[in-house]
Amino acid sequence: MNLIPSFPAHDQQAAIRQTAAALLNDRTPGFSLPQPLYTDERLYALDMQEIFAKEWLFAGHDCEIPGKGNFMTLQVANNPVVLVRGDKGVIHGFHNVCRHRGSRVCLAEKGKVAKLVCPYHQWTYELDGRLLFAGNVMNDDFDMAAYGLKPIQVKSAGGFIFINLTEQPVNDPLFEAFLTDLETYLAPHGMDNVKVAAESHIVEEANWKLVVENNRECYHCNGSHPELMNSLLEFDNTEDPRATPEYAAQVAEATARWDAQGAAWQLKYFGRRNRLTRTPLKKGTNSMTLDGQPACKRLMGNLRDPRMGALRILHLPNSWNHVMGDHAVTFRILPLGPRQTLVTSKWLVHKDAVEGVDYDPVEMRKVWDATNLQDRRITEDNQRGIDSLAYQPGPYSQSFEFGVIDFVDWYSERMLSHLEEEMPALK
Ligand code: 3BY
Ligand code: FES
Ligand code: FE
Repeated sequence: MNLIPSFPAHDQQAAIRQTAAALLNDRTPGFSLPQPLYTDERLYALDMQEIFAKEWLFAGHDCEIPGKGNFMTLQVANNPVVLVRGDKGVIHGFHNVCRHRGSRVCLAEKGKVAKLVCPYHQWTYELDGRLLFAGNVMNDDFDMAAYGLKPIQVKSAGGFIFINLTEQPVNDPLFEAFLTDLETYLAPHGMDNVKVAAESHIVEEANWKLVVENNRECYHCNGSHPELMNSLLEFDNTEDPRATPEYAAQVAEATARWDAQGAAWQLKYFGRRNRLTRTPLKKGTNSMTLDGQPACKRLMGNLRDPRMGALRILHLPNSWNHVMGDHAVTFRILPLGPRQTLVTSKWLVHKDAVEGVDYDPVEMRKVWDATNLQDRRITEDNQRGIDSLAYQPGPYSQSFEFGVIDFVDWYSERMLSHLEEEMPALK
């Protein structure tokens, strides 16, 4: 039996890169993607290498690691990551991989430690990643300084932590501009003074791109999300073809009020990857709750008036968010496999809000728990149809699904750009 693969691994890599580039170059713009990009495990692995290991990702919130020694872990494709707060409030990010023989170092999802101690042979790292202790058993020429945890890049703004697994710092002025504006738009919500009131993790049996596509349009909302549609408007822009004169009047009233209080609201794009806008909720509602009324009596920041609409924050490839006057709902997706995606939702409130007095987390989360389950069914049915021999790419609506077109274009552009860096011959 011949156990040697017929092609060396790098040839297989080259072949799959060429296949991906051909699929993306030949796709019909404005149409959903060719089937293999939603189903093939080698193309999924390439998404993980070229997008998830190279682009900025939303990881979590500052408030989840509030003090020195607090850490949180997450898994980016095959890569365990740990974020830990060190001296002077600095957030360090590392590959959560021991430099001895590679064990994961931090196992819990969140916790607090004095040092990072590997559970296997107790190699011990400082919060800044330096190796401090290796048991006095290593060879005489062992150089502790050469075995620190491998760093990843971390940036935080407005209480949102972003990570990038690339080794070389990425100089990206558009992303920097987004981070600056993210602080500005979130200023009224006091993101230095929030806590997580509730958290959910659901696994959707669908490719990560289907999860994002589904989120980027509200064409499906009226048919699927009765709870959400009590408060959410399917559009967030007076130029949208669905915008009504009533919405325009609501925007005029709300933006005058927001201008007077110095709350940023204008729709802004930073390339296709990031988008910010504050938009009113449905008339008479101020929060994404079943009755549209605030779920938390203690408002965010120093707000006195709950009428903040919803600040919508988009970060491709893995996050969208709604920040209201009383609470925020944030979303992070992390792919688990070609047909499997983890969706983590968090509900944030003022850190001084008292559970059971100011808010009931069970009530607060009802709308988005229901919406998440509805979206899970939608994306899973979407995946099952795409798996069929009958699937062929179908047309997106320019007026209702422009957000999906933007995502697919962003994805294609980033993939092709990274593939060309790897294989200049593709140019
Ligand atoms: O609300 C969201 O997060 C997205 C955007 C609009 C439709 N969808 C439910
Ligand atoms: Fe971490 Fe051995 S693998 S101490
Ligand atoms: Fe939905």
